Amino acid sequence: PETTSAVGIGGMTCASCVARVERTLLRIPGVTGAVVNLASGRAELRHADGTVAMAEIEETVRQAGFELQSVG
Ligand code: 9UX
Repeated sequence: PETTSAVGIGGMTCASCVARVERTLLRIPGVTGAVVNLASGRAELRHADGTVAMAEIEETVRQAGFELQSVG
């Protein structure tokens, strides 16, 4: 089954950042959905249970030029 995880993304300042972060997250193997909100800095990730390591998400977000702020 799939699960949704919420993470905080820091450093987004315009709408194009949102698109960049969404595309970045969707390239992570196992991630099937990504919805990012600019105002809240919140990203909802859809992924198969147990297939996505938060460390990989953090590294990928960082490489794209943003910061992972929290995981919940
Ligand atoms: Mo907007 Mo974001 O001009 O990385 S794309 S600041």
